[in-house]
Amino acid sequence: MFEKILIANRGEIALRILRAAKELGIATVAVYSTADKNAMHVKLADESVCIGPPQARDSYLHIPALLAACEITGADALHPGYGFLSENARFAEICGEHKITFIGPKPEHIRIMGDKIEAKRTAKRLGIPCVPGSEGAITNDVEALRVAKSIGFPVLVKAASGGGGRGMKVARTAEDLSVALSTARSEAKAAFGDDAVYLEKYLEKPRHIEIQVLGDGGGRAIHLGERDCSLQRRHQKILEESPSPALNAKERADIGGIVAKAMREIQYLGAGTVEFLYEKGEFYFIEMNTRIQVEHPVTEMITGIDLVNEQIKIAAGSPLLIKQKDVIFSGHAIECRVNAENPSTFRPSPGKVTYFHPPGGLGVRVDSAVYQGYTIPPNYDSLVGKLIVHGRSRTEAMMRLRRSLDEFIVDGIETTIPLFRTLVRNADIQNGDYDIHWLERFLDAGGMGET
Ligand code: MV4
Repeated sequence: MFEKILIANRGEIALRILRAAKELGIATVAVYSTADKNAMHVKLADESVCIGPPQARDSYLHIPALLAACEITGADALHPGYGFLSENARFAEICGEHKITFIGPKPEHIRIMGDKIEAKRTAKRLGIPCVPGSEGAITNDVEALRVAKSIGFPVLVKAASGGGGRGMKVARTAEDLSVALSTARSEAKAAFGDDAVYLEKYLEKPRHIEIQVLGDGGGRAIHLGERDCSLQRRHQKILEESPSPALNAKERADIGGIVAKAMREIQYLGAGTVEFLYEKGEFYFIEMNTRIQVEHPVTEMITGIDLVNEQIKIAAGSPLLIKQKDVIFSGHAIECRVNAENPSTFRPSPGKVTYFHPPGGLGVRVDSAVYQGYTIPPNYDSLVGKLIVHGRSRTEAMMRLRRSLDEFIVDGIETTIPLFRTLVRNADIQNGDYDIHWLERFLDAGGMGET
């Protein structure tokens, strides 16, 4: 087992990793930029190293600084968390070259899944259902039109190096297609330095359902159920829940079994999430994330499995001891991502938190690095914390969420708590009756008024 883990991240996920490491008796090293010198993960870590100025490229993304921090502290492993370098295959390789264990998947799997065309090709080969579309990259407009006609309009042009919704253009007619192709290509070139695009049948009103997997790199892999992440705004997840109100036990077991088998075949190592669109009873693979995700706590709350603990043990070479039959789904969990933003305009609202009162009680968890008197810096994402509730049923979880949100006080900055107080009282949300566009329709229709 590792002696010392360097946590190459910040905020609530840095705290989350630190907690798992401490429970395993492993020493922890926090890294921080000058903007994070008062951050909670710095206070709670056994050691801490300032790695640079606030800009991420000069600190949390600065590979030489991270390696130097490992060197001077003697860390033998590094956990990247999510975002930053968590899906940078080259960084994972560099860690290996410096005899530092990267707590994450094999670089080859990070690389494959980072190329959305390669990811889809691999998923198809492994028997995972995919969205109908082009076999690979689209090289010219003639080919694009042929593919579009064979799958039927509307189609979606996607960037191979995209993901998270970046570089996507819908084409509803042949006339739209050439414009969509050239726009997607130029945006992809500008954003990712790669203008390769591919085509898919555009699904109009799907849900976003993702399957959590764990693999030990030696051919054992299990699934830990699904998370429904359909409530999103501009590709930012707002609320996630598990299980999905749209799935029944057979669908869960079927798609989970397909994904777990696929992960066994490629000898996947670590935690991963296979993303699907779900529409009219059908699953369509869109991409795979080779990292721990922000919303992992809802899976932990219904399975009782600590995913970061499992990541660390697997990275240290332990075989996966959890058998699929041992994974029991109990109850229902819902997570709200509370951001330091105006709840109507979503304008960022960093600043000093003058009063912080998180909710508590049975089945209530708050994953946050914020404390009273802490100043949220403007340099990074605006996450104040994640409120996660668990109940024996979805109804109980919703009632617990409503009660917890009414208790949750954060003064000194604006937060999106009022948005969640409204959502938890909305009939569609209470019924679980929403798709990936529901939140934007609700907000565009003035659902939050003009606060
Ligand atoms: C799609 C789609 C509809 N049809 N693919 C958005 C980000 C990336 N995960 C893929 N995304 C989508 N791919 C096809 N063929 C709609 C989206 C999409 C979306 C997906 C999940 C959650 C929220 C979304 C918001 C807008 C579009």
